[in-house]
Amino acid sequence: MARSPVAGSSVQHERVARTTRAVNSALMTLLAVATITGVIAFALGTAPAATVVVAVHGASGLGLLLLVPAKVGIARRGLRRPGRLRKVISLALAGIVALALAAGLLHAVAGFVPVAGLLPMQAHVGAAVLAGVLLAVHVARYRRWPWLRTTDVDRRLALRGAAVIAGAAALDALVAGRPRRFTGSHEVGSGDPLAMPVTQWLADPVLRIDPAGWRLGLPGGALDLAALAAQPQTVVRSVLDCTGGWYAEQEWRGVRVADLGLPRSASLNVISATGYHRRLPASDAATLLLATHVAGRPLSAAHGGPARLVAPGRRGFWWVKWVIAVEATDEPWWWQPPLPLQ
Ligand SMILES: Nc1nc2c(c(=O)[nH]1)N[C@H]1C(S)=C(S)[C@@H](COP(=O)(O)O)O[C@H]1N2
Ligand SMILES: [Mo]
Repeated sequence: MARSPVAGSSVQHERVARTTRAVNSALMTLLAVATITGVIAFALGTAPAATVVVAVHGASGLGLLLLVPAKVGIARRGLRRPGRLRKVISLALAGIVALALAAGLLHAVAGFVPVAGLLPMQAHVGAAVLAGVLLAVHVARYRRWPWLRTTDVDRRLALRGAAVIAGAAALDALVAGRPRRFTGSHEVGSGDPLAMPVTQWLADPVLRIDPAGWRLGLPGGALDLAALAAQPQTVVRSVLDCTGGWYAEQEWRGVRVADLGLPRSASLNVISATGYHRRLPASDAATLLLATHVAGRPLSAAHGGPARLVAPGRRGFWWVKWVIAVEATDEPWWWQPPLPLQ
């Protein structure tokens, strides 16, 4: 029996609805995976796990690219429906996701290339945060987000999903670009502190502290620079790996935090003259260095002189510059925002 035109168009309609659910759910999943792995990659400073996280992060971003043709069809239909604000939000979301992807790709392929004072990684993270906000607004118009239903899944869809995952992984391997550290960072200025970038987390200025007036506040009293220099000196080679996407290995010299005579405590709060601070486990004291020198010369103001923290194995944001005090505290080290807020 021939199908009536009405039944035919409803079959067609259901097929479109199913594809829409599948593509939107895939996009949503990829965005969630990209966000989670992006945050983890920022927090990790330790080897093998980071490699996987960075690879999955890259592949999830590139998977978004592979789904662009499918999403364009869906978006065309969506844009034909009324609602001006909705259109503006949809297009802004598309633009900002494109910017995040482009900046992420630029970071991976071209490396450490500041554009108008902005690092690709800063543009990438800024765009990603904004995209998250716009996506929430974009989704808020649904009473229930139309997730893929179990009944939608057939062999064809499963094969397509597998193809997207395989394609994204292959693209990620292609895009690997210049050799990078397991965190995804590019090498800049190793062994040459003058060539090493100067970075602050968010808004800190570079402080110029007069070494003669500098004091280090400790639970047992204050040390001046001469008193610090009189302590046993330790030299460590360690990699400063900034979440901005660069790293440098240097030879740092200073006093081990374990040699500062601190009382037993759960955590150490390392405080900068700017107010910036990070709390670290007291059990790290043996590997933490309060550095006054790099590559055999006193630290420059830009790199945190007279004294900065060297935190081997941790991302750059732990390496507090312009340290003026170390507090021994009872709070657990994780009793702080996971990433600095200043
Ligand atoms: N006081 C202070 N210390 C800081 C920061 C900051 O913003 N304020 N930024 C951190 C970050 S994010 C990094 S990557 C390193 C950069 O060190 P550098 O400028 O010597 O390369 O300093 C860390 N120490
Ligand atoms: Mo950083």
